This record gives sequence, structure tokens and C-alpha cells, in this order.
Amino acid sequence: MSYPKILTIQDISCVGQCSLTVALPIISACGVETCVLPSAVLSTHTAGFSGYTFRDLTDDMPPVNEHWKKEGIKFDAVYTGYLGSTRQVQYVIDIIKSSKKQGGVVIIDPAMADNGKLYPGFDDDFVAAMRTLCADADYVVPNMTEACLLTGIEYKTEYDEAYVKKIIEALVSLGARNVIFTGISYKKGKNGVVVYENGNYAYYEHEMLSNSCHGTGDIYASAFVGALIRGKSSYDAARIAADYTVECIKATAEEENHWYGAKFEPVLPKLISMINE
Ligand code: PXL
Repeated sequence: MSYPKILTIQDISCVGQCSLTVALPIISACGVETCVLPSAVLSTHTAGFSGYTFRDLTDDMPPVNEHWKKEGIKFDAVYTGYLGSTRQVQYVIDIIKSSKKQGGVVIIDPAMADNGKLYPGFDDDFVAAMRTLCADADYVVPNMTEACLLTGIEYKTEYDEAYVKKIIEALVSLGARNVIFTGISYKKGKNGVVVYENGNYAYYEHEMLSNSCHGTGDIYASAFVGALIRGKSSYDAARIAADYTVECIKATAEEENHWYGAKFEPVLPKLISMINE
């Protein structure tokens, strides 16, 4: 696939360096044509800002899908992130069904929670709907909180490999074919990602940084998608995404008071060179 075309469905947070304002530049930089379907438009993201506006675009999805069907528009991959409503999830499933090329790849980031808690506005019904979307996934890219919510397994901050494998098995029994499980730390000072593909487990360990910033899950998933669609193996894509995200977090630490997002733009050349290696 020399010039693949993908669709990503997630919100536009006008300010906040997350979701589409991250996915579009990162995947484009990887050399992939990136089409977008905004799930909602918010004045900012919901983590740390208050009083944000929220325009739900659920009702636009069926007519968009009908138009694409009429035009015969199809994608090599569909990647979903933060969605705007529980009702929207079924529309997203319909869009994947009708617009994904045969043999196309579905990547689902169940962006709905972190640090043991759902993001504002999401509830158990949304989690249940997200389970049905994950059943369609070639790759799910959850963090620990999202994986625990999806599987009903108790959320822990200290754990071992057996616990991680139990969660992955539960995700696979929901229907997800492969799992890229982010933020898995087995040792103090280290963080990592577990790559489960076709029954095999691999682990890529990287630095745990002391500063954390918002939106790194979206940076990670977008870089993973870009690298995967450019033909990297899932392990290499997971490794490149991790190395890129770590560099973005380091770059952000140089900035004072940059709490709402990560400085991913100046690090894009590094991502591009890793993709071209
Ligand atoms: O980064 C995930 C995300 C995406 N979009 C919106 C969010 C969040 C996390 O809080 O609020 C609107």
C-alpha cells in the first residue's frame, strides 16, 4: 500500500492538543492520507478546563455515511477515538461496515477514561456501547482504566503479568483480535506497552517520565496507526509510537505551565525518520 487512505473518527477539541488536532497532523506526517469525521466539537477538552462547549455531531453521521456510500468512498483503515454519545457508537459501527475496504484494518482507541475514572459525560451505557465497538476491532489500544472498564476486571495500580494477561484474554473474548495495551509498568521508573497479536505476547519497555501531560494517549494511538498503516509490524509500530510519545513528553517538560497537552509538533521529524527506517 504505497499511498493508503484512512478515516479517523474522534472529536475536535478546538484547544487542547488532543484527538483530531493530534491525529490529523501525526498520521499525515506518516505519509498517510487522513480523512476525518468529527464526533463532536468542543471549545477545549474536558480534562482540566471548565465551562467548555460541546456540540454533539451524532445526527450528522447517518447522512455523511449515505453520501460516502453514494460516492463509493472507501478506506484502507478506520481508527476511532473519543466519541460524542452512546447513540453514536452504532452509527460508527455502520460507517466502518460500509466504508472499510475489504481487508481494511480497524483500530479502536476506547478513549473514555484514565487514572481509574471515566472522563466527564461518560457512563456505564457508554462503556457497554464501547464494548460492542471493540468487538469489531483488529486492534484495541486501551490504557489500564479503559481495559478494566471494558472487561469488568478490578482496576489496580500495582499488578503482575498474570493480571495483565487476564485482562487481555478478557478483551479478546469481547471480540478484539489484537491488543496494544499501553501504560503497563512492571518496574519502578519504567513504563511500557504489551503487544498481543495472534496469540503471542511481547513487551516493549521504555522510560517512565516524571512529568505527565494530557493527550498522550491520542499521540500514542495516532503514531501507532500511522506506523502500522505504513507497513510496520504491530510490535515495531507500538515501539515507534512509544519512543515518539516519550520524546513529546520530554519536549513538553521544557515548557512552563503547558499542562493541557503535549508538545508533539517539533518532534514530528523524529517520528518521520523512525517511520522511514
Ligand atoms: O485525550 C482524550 C480526550 C479526547 N477528547 C476530549 C477529551 C479527552 C480527555 O479528557 O476530554 C474532548
